[in-house]
Amino acid sequence: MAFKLPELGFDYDALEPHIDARTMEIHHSKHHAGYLKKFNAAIEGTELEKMKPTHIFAEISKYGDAVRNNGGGFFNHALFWNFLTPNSNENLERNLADAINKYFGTLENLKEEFSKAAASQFGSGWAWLVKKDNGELLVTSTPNQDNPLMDISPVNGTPILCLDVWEHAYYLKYQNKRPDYIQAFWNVVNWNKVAELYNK
Ligand code: MN3
Repeated sequence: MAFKLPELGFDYDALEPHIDARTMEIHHSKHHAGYLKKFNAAIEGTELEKMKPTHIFAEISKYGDAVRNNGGGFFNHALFWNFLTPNSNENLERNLADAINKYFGTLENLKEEFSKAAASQFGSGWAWLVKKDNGELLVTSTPNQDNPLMDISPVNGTPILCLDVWEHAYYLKYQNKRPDYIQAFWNVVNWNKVAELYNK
């Protein structure tokens, strides 16, 4: 049973001007599809075919780089698309708002800390808002296609928001200006999805 490329919940041009249509199209139909293809090839005929990616990640140190990089690449992008929407709304659901205020003080503080993690991740990688098992929220970043579900990650927990800071995510529109892309991201965040995952 091979994994499939998830549909976006919106058109490629729906996030303009914050994230451009060409970037979205290439990112989804080439980059994401590429990770998917290589991940399926890496697990074909193995026990991993029947496992959930989250279970594979929990013991990722047992597997090779092809599974780690392409499994992460497949899963992280599928998650990321969920966090994007043309109808972003910062009227946060109550439980999420309370948790953000508890751990960050304000939403603005969370955005600042997350933006800093995204901007300072050296080279390619991801920024994450993570919910720990005890309910604590924290911000972290990972290199390459690693994620906080992987046993090799220095911070473990459930991702409830992420941002791709690979150059392929922003270079066409923003070139070397990663901080501008990060600022634009806040205009298209699907806080309803963040709340849904927080409350799970
Ligand atoms: Mn990407």
